[in-house]
Amino acid sequence: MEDAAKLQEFEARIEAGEKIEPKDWMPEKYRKQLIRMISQHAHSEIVGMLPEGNWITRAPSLKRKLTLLAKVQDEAGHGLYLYCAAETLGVDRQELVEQLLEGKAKYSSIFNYPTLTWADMGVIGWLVDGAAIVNQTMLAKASYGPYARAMIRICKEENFHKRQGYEIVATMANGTPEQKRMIQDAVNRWWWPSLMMFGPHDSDSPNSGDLMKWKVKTRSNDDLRQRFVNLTVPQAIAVGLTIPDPALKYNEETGNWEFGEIDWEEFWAVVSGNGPYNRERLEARRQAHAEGEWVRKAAEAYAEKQRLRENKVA
Ligand code: FAQ
Repeated sequence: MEDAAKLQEFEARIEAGEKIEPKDWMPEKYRKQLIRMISQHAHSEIVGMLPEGNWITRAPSLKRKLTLLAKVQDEAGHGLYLYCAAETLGVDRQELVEQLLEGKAKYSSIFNYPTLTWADMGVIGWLVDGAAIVNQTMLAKASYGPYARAMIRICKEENFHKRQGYEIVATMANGTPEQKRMIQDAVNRWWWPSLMMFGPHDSDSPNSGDLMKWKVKTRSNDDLRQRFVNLTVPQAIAVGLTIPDPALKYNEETGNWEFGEIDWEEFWAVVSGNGPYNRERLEARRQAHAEGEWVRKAAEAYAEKQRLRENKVA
């Protein structure tokens, strides 16, 4: 009875557009949904460093190297904010990291594809960060305060990522025939996986009901995917690139770019661990975690020393 009253009050606050903060009462299902979504998002940022990190040593100039290095470091920062946001819900970060390393946690399907050429750095910034911005601009208005606030800074940085990516794309698209071929090839490989980032169709999305009712998500997977396509197709046209979808056509009445069907079999294969690079990505994370053990031990020893010192002073 008491919970029913609390739930009513909670839902009224959400309806009124108030933010829910860590110490506020919340239904267990809301807490669980947020932990699921924020932790998957944090893992995505961390695993998402790998495809681009692969090209830092092979960037074609010092300027490109510095920019890529800064971008990859930003993604690490995003992962850390998001683990902090998840921790405000009473979950332990170590536990979340273990779930990732054991292959039990999901992260965005997009990062299970290989980066074959330098052109992929441009296309990831343009399409992958572009898709992330469309999704995360919505999440900056999410009902949970710590998640919404983390999104504001993350979106600012993702905007810079997208611009640097599109600048690489435009440069190559206006470059030599070989550069133009490389950039078109990268678009051909990343277009469909980028559309998959928005998740299954609304009718196949089991979590959307709760998330939309409680205003964690305020727009649906299909709605955001359409918004991304509408924003991106004119950008492709502007630099003379082709979107690899024969069904793509502009609908004058709705103002939408209509597009073909995603290969959902491929999507679910990647999500369930059988994408082209799932194994490599997890292996790289496990190795990085093992190699970072001395840093964690040093940080723990330092914290212990500080505790002892403070106790002595007290
Ligand atoms: N990949 O019921 P729904 C970035 C899962 S950050 C893998 O529709 P929901 C920055 C889903 O988890 C990119 N799994 O789920 C960057 C669920 O499984 P579960 C990450 C996916 O939550 C750029 C099941 O399918 N962004 O790119 C995917 O309502 C460059 C059913 O799906 C976020 O995480 C997928 N694509 O909607 C970094 C944003 N789609 O848990 C480095 C926050 C669905 O029930 C370089 N997350 N699944 O077992 C979200 O907005 C939502 O969670 C969605 C999915 C939209 C991803």
